[in-house]
Amino acid sequence: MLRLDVVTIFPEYLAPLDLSLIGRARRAGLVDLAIHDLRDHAHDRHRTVDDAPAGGGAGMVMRPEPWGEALGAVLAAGRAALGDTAAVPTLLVPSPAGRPFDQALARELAAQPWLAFACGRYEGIDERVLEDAATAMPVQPLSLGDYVLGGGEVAVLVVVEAVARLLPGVVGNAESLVEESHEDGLLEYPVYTKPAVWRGREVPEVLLSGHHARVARWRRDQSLRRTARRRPDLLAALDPATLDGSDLAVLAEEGWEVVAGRFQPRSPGVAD
Ligand code: JD8
Repeated sequence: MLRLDVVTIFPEYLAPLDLSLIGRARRAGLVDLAIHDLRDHAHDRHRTVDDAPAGGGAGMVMRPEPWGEALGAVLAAGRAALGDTAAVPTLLVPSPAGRPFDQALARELAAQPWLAFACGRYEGIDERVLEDAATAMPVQPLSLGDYVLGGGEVAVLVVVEAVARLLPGVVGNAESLVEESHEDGLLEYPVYTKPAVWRGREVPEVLLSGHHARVARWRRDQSLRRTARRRPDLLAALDPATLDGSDLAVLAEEGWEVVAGRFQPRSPGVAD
């Protein structure tokens, strides 16, 4: 069982977590999700959660008092749900300045019993909230990538989906076994289904051959070629010692060679 708490000023933004994979996991008792409205912890007439930035500048900053109270409510609610008065969550804070979210971080998070999310808006959350929270629990700022979002809610949707599907029983067994064989640092190969010809375009004949070894080799080649063309950064991170001779031959065709135990693009020759 994974306990999740999310604090946001837009609880409706998290409505997709009622659907599909996560919704099914919740109904199956594999995930326990609670959404907390930050404004329930703002006590002025207008339920204000923001104020002008200290030092001046554009936009507004989230005030610390509602956050302090909301995170206290998260601790109380989670401890009651888990029946553990000493438990603490890992507090995940979406931020463009966070650790890049990737599959390795998703695996780390899927091993935890309790995750809490603090969704900022505006110019972000007063830094003292994170300093104060860090005295009580691990705090992990995380980023979806190098582009600008308006707040943390979309990041929560992404992280919850990536983490929940790693929990035992959330995704069918067959699919998870197939996936493990492709957690090899390469991009996926292209996939096809019926009809065998569509708008004059044929399914590659090898996939209809019934020759399992040839199918596996073709898929491997496609993964390698795609990775070389689209994600040279992934190729440069691969250990060439984990590849076989056919792999190296395909990558040589794509213009990659091994130098000092790493892949690098073949250097252009010097004309004479
Ligand atoms: C949280 C407020 C917007 C942040 C001014 C407009 C993640 N990969 C990512 N890009 N952006 C975010 C993200 C953006 C957020 C908040 C996450 C809270 N904003 C602000 C500071 C500069 N903009 C993100 N994860």
